[in-house]
Amino acid sequence: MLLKRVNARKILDSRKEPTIEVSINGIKASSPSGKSTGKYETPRYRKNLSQSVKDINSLNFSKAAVNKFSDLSIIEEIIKKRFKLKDAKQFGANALFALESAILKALAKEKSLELFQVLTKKPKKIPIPVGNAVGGGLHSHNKDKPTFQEFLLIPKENSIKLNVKTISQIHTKLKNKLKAKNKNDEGAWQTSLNNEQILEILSKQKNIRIGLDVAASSFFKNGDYIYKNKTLNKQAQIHYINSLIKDYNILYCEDPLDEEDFEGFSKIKRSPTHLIVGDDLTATQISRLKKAIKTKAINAMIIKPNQNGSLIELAEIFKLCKKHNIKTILSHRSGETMDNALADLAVGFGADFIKTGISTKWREVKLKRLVEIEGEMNE
Ligand code: 2PG
Ligand code: MG
Repeated sequence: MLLKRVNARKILDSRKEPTIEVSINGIKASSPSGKSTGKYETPRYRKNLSQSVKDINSLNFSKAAVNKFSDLSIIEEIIKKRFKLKDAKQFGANALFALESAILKALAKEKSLELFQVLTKKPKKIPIPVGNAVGGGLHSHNKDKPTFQEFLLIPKENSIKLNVKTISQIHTKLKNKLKAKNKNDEGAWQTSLNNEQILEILSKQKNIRIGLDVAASSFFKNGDYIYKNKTLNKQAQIHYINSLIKDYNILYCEDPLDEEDFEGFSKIKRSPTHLIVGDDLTATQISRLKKAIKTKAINAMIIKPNQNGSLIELAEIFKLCKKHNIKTILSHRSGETMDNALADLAVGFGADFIKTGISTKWREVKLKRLVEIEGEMNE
């Protein structure tokens, strides 16, 4: 496929903040934006959004032919050369991801394939959704909010259609139980209940296991974890998290400690049914994943395409995780677009889980696409 028409422009995400959309041969893709951003994420833009739009519109791909996934490395080489970069990621994660994603979508269209088929001929499974039902931390805007950022519902069935139904029904039911009035940035309920009160309510819901995104770096100050009514040092935080995992049989615990604390992560108890997940810790960087493997910090990893930018590196991350038996969770960002490519990427890369919210149109569009893919796979 030749890249005949390359176009970039600014659009607004679900928070009404500007982000980038790229279209290749008339096919569009866009990048989301996070709020609880890890220190080690690839910067979003080389200089800023406006410059990235100009950068992409100035690129000349006339000699580049992309016929398969690995040909994205040709594109990365062109970018490196044109902007004198050591690493294509210096082009900016949002700019590079939107560009590469649009190229893959256009390639799929040209070959009359589904997007996930550009990554794999025979997808093995549909990932299990990890759905944000109740929110606190940096994603919620009510005054009296829980410290933990996300309380997640993880359904148990083999079918994505059933799983989506289960988490949607529980999400709806939770409104009254939580005395919630409105939703946060990710469509999760905002409540003034505290961490334990929420976990108590969730533990009574049938057909799900509980997940948590503690997002601990967001309330880690001068060596301590600052809660509304208590301050915990590192040892006390490890003890607190271990007891929550045990008391509420938590399946999935993301960023229980600060993003620098590989050693602390290794002290949190885990098993195949108790996942300790790196997000800010690993920041979707292969170098951070290697350190996490060495220090035995995690047994599961969040993978956010726009925390990195390069889909080539993303594929390497999936491979390395598989080799070391680290479960993979492909994830949305708190500021999302209507692009549903995340669903195809999750299926194509063989992710074990997908974290893409439950409610509001930006999240639903990804779940709907997964249901559609399941239908096609069962035909
Ligand atoms: C997270 C994400 C997505 P953000 O912390 O896991 O839920 O948040 O996009 O704000 O980084
Ligand atoms: Mg997180």
